Formats: sequence, structure tokens, C-alpha cells
Amino acid sequence: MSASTQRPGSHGTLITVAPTGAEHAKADVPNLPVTLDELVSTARDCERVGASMIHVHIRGTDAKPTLDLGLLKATVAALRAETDLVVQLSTGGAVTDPEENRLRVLEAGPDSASCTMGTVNFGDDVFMNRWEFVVELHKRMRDRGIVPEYEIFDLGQLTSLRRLLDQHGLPAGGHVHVDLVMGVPGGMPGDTETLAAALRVIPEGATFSATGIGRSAIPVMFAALSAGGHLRVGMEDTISYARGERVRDNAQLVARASGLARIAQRPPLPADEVRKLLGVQRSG
Ligand code: KMH
Ligand code: ZN
Repeated sequence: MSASTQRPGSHGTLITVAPTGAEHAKADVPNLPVTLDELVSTARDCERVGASMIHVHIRGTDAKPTLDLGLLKATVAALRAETDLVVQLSTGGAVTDPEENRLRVLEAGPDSASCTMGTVNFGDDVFMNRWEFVVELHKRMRDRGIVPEYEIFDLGQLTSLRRLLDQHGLPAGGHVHVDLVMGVPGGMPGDTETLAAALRVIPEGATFSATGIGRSAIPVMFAALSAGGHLRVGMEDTISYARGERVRDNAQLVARASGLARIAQRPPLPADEVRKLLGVQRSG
């Protein structure tokens, strides 16, 4: 067995669902969960078929992305009441969100939050993540006991992660978990060669999930499973299930990921094991 398949937790697969994101418009994707009821309902369906963590972006009454703190708090409370999922809030938000609003997300008290490790072209936009901002997010998460998931859109961001850990120490929970977001136009490609290259730079002892945007979803899933990694799937990342076929709902994507994880003999990890793996304090 290679070193990469012996990563902590690699006897099973952490499946994260990213059900909504900030990019798709409800008008274009009518089955996108945007209300709190739709989000909770999709979360329960996804938990039933193997998800153990949820990466959350919320929408306002106009179905547009928002970082409204009251709604974020209500969302965390509802997901905790209705599911056992590890609740991860996005601090990435939408490309237009100012830094102070992105930092304020932490006040909603999630189990985990995303922390993107650098600026990246994002289609026709720019997803800004200045070094000082990243450091501030890392420190505030540690102060609040929120476990970060370091989002990596390009290989150089792994070097930045090593620098962050060297200069500012380990995160809350004492464990480093990254998510390779592959195939964003402007970021690293979503293929096996790039995933293997990322694993050469990833910090020692870290675990990783991977997600492939759009058409790269399936190759990235196979590459991650074969390398002892974990999976993120969901309508934030792809709205197409197969060539010419739209995704029916998030649970369809989670069910496919669970099936592949079982075939790889690394079945979906239950939420309590994921909490131990990531160092999340709240018990289920
Ligand atoms: N919506 C993207 C601009 C994250 O959630 O932390 C950023 C994103 C990353 O989705
Ligand atoms: Zn996101």
C-alpha cells in the first residue's frame, strides 16, 4: 500500500455535499436548493445516502447569495436540529462579497468553515484572497474553535498553506484538511496528473478531499478515491450528471459518490468518525 492510501481516515470516505454555491441562478437551475427548507430537505436526503459534511452557501429571499448573519445562524441551527452532518459555512461567499462580511460568517458558530489559500481567476471574475486576509481567517477560526477546510484552487496555494502553518501554527482541532477544487476556469485542471502533483506538495499528515468542477467531476472522483482521498460533490460544483443530462438533485450526486466509494472499499464515513478525523469538538 502506498503512503497516500494510508492517510488518516482512508479506510473510509468523507463525503461532503456542496448543495448550492453562489454562482448558479435559481432561474437557470430551478432545482437548486435556495430556501432554508430546501436546504434542510436536501441535507437530510444527502445524509441518508452517505454525506457526513455539508458546505453551505445561503441565499436571500430573492434567491441571490447573501452572508446575512441572522440567516447564517438560523441555517446552522436548523441543520444541527435536523441532521447529524458536520456543518461547514463558506467564507468564500460570492466573488463580490467584501472581506469584513466574509470574516463575520464565523460569528454564526459553524463546526467548520472554508478558508481559501489564495487569489485565483474565477471564470471572468477574480476570487480575491489576500495573504493578510487568509491569515486573519485562520487565526479567527482558531480563536473560535472552528475547524478550517483549506480550499485549494491552484498548486501554489498549497505552498501558501505550508507557509501559513509554519508561520501561524496548526488550526483548531490540530489537524489539517484541504479540499482540492479542480477545474475552475483560471485554476488547476481537474485530472489525475494534477491531483498527483498536488499530493507531492500537500502538508505532511494532512487529509484531502477533492472536487472536480463541471465535466471534471468524475475523473477527479476516481483519482481522489484511488489516492486515499475524500470527496466533495454537489450542485455548487456541477449541475450536469452525465453528457446531456442535468442533475436531478444533490442526493443523486452523493449516492453516486457513495457507490464509487464502496466499490473502492472505502465506504462513506459516518459523521462521528469525521468529527474525530477533523478534530471537530461538537458531538453529534
Ligand atoms: N463562490 C466562490 C467565489 C468557498 O466556498 O469557500 C468561492 C467558493 C469557495 O465557493
Ligand atoms: Zn463554496
